[in-house]
Amino acid sequence: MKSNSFVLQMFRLLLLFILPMSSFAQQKPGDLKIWFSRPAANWNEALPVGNGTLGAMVFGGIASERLQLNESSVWTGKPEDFVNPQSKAALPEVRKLLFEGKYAEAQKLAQSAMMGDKKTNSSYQTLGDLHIDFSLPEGEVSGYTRDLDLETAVSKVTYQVEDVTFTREVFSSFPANALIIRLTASKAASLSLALKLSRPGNKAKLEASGNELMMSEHVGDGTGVKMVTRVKVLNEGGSLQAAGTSIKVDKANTVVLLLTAATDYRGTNPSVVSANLISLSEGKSFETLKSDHIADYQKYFKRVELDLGTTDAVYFPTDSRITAVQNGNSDPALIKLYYQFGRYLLISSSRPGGLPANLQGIWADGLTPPWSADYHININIQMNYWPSEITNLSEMHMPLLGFLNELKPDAKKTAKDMYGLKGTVAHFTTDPWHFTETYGQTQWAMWPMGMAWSVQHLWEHYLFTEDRKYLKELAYPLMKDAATFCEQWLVEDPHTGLLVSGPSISPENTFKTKSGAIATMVMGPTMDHMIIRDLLTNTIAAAKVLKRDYSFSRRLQGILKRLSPTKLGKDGRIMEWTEEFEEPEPGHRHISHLFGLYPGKQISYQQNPELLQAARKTLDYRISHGGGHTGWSRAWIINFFARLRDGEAAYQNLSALLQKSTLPNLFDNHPPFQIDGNFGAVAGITEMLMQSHAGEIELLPALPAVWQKGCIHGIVARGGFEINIDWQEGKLWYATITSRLGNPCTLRYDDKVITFPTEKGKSYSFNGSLQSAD
Ligand code: FUC
Repeated sequence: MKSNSFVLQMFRLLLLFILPMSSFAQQKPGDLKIWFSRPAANWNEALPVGNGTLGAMVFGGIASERLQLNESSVWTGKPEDFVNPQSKAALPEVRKLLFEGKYAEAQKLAQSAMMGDKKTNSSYQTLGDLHIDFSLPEGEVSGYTRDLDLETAVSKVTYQVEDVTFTREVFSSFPANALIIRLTASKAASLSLALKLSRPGNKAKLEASGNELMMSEHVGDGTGVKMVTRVKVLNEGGSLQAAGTSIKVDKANTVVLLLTAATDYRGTNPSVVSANLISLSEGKSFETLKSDHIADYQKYFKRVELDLGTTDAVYFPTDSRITAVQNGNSDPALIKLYYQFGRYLLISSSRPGGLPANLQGIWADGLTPPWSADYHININIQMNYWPSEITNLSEMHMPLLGFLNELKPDAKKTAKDMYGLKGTVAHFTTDPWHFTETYGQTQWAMWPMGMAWSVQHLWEHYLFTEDRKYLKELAYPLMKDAATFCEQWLVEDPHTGLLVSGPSISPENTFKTKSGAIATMVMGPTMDHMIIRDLLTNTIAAAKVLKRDYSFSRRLQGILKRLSPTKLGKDGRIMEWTEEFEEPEPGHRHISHLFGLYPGKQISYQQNPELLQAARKTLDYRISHGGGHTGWSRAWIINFFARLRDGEAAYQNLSALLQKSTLPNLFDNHPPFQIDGNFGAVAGITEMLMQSHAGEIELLPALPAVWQKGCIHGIVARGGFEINIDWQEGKLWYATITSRLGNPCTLRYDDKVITFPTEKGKSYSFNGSLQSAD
């Protein structure tokens, strides 16, 4: 492999001399398109479309197109109760062993008596594939491009064969709840093709009749949902014929495909639902379907603008830009593209009324995606929703918040059956069958903080909207239940007299005991206490807003006073566990003991600056030992450095994410593809430019020198403020604050802080010294 500098030189030469002459120059792609100059060679180069439930990966083949399809409720499995019946009785013994420092014995007991035996395998699965095989005229293929336009959420493929231009447009419409595909050619009667559906495992029933394809299956060999997919083929010109399980179109001018899918996950009849959705769209023109889709999508997407400057790199296909960045090229417009792609993915994978975005959003190939593409709630799904409120996509948060409510009955049962406690509990993962028990190795499974962390999102949604009805009816009851569990879960540490959480772990990490054994569980891992402190503080605040539960709040305040505090080790780092253990994996991907820095708010300049230095040491140590080696872990680090107001370090880690953990189609790479990193990075970039977690709105807290000039418009701060920020020469130039709720506003830039009253709906502008510019 030639040296980086050579590749970079070549790239720069291309920019300077060859570009203006090449075909690329003519088609300036616009800086909100992900595009390629060749078909996808594999799934990580295909382009995602989605409407929150129905998704596709578009490969853009010339003679053969493949659309790998997904519907967010295509799950094998079923609800199952797998609490270990010995758990309740074993709990006090496990605790006693841990307080005595008998870590290995405690782990052995917990493994056998507290881990459940989940018998039913449940997994998210592909819906299947749509194949379009073209009979193309003989001749040279030229002018090939395929793209995903983030401004319209439409994917397009275009190429010429001899003198005929073939074009393909694909989008997943929320208003129509259908995948819409249009095939056109610049010459009449040029479209001859065969269409068929397929699904791995070959258990699906395939049918073709009239102008419709149908595919149905009861997935998981009958343990899972029933699913039905339909494709209506609407040709204009030419002829059409169903043959076997495929449909042939001959010499058509235009072909429009309407693809719908449904399952019985919510108890409806998938055959009826998918047929009704076809009739909903069948009578509408392609133009109407497309404009309805774009209008629906843009009402969310267009709320936020980001500009970090641009270079001629925008003239190049996205995969070459990633390669150039991997070779050290700076490409600010690629960061803008990556940012808006993250917002696009949230709009396309999480819509009100649907299931939350899973580990892969909604896009997963095959029958056994990694980690079942489930809902890991020990960092991953929370990270999925970190950008929702701050990047003005509050509605996209609702699927998670609604899902937490659906978890409640099982979470109450698990608290009672597994621990004999009131309230609600969940562990490291769950799925659409709403299990909250735990199973597997204690290293990841003995962690009862899944619900306690997740309900933080309920309070966050309130802080941005101040929707009291939502707080009263949905958020507070769930927060109170999770707080009730924690109140009863905490026990007194006989060594300190303080309250600790346990048995528990620092997610998925291990330590070495004095006797050299590798162990995982302790009484009082730092992250548990940070989560519980956050939860109880939020619950007390929520009860105050609703003017209720005064005695409960007083009890929680009492607990906060007695909760074991965050401790520093001899080297000044924040301790991850109760003791300073040797760390077998000092560069571990989870950095759980910095929860209080992000997404928590306990460690901040405003709250307790003395812990910031320790947090910095902790982070530097983790990274210097290889930390950040998964996409999501790196994304988390960007947020940490933003909260530490270190723009250079945040930018460095953003670059590392693009260089080491980003796929050619800009999907985050764990490896393999895992979407949380995409969302975590969007939150991180936003946190570099604006923060509002510590009682004030801080402008440009972590602006890297490389972004000398730019702007971000339409982001949102807690308290219901919409924020526009413009900067020049690395300094604030202009800011506008629009008050949605009429709250008083405290604004900080550098060491300047102002507070001013606001009126609902009014905007207030300031110059670089926070003087009013109105
Ligand atoms: C947790 C992480 C893994 C992976 C999985 C989905 O287990 O530790 O890295 O992201 O979730």
